[in-house]
Amino acid sequence: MTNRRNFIKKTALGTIGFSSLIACKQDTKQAHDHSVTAHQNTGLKPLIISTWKHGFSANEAAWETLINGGSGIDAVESGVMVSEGDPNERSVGYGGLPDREGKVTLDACIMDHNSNCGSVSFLQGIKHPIAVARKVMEDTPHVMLTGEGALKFALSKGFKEENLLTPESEKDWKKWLEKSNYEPIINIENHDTISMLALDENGNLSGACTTSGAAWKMHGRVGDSPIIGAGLFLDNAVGAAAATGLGEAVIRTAGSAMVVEQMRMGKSPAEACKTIVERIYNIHKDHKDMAYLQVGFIAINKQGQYGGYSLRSGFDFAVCDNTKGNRMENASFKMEWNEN
Ligand code: SD4
Repeated sequence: MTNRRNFIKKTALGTIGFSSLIACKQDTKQAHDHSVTAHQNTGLKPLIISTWKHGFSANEAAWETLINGGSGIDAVESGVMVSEGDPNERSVGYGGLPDREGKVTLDACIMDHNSNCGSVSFLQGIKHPIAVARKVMEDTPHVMLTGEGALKFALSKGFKEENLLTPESEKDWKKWLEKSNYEPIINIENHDTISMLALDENGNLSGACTTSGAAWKMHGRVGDSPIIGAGLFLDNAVGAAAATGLGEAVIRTAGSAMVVEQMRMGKSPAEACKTIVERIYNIHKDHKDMAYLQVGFIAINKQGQYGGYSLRSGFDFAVCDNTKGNRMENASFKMEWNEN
């Protein structure tokens, strides 16, 4: 799988802002030294970071929101909505791969700098679950709504119910049914969950996470992505972290909350992500999930440092700040796919 890391990398040349972004093709081969890359910006705010290649256009939208006076929470919501609405992103929102019964079921959560949070899980028929999660945060006394209740709530707030299963996803599902072999391989070639973290100009943190979850999952399965503390966590005094990968492993370890706790203890974002990935490896090395286990974290701290780390190769993330513009970076990782 190591030869799959070619992608279009866009980078800012010179000045600030998206108008100055130039597209260029680069081979981003990364030394496999098992070390942690020190990702660090100058501490200038704002800063936005999000998972996977589709994080690049999500970052653009989020940045646009910020420069037009939006808050951090507005930014992360508008950012991840780009991936949710894109039928070519097969693991988020509209066009997401369905469960084994052919149903697209969505998980999402959002969190602001005051530790307000909202979440929906097992939501069907709504293209932008992150916007519903925000409404749960702002308009209900609860944090999490699920399934039918979440749908009812969404409809009451004016969201439109629609079919999210695109012909492409339906075709892939029917093909999968022929063998019904469940192997939730999660990596750069199938893009995956979008998690986004933002540090706004006032130094406040926000985060959002949204997914259609593992393709061909059991009907009713909920992953880590809508769970505050697993798929996403922040403490505005310390930092923010978010996950991608096999949700079961992230839930077992309270992944994102633990990354934030490592930063509280003084670790850099990249080191904090690495520590929790190592922990997940140690817990799972003799586990049945190990054969296909991939997890990755992104994190930022209050100082504007950021980082990411994954268990296996192939995890990349998009970063945007005022100094270098929007760009893709590869996360350091513990092992290649053919190692055990
Ligand atoms: C899940 N964590 O539902 C999600 C899937 C994912 O990168 O993030 N894949 O388990």
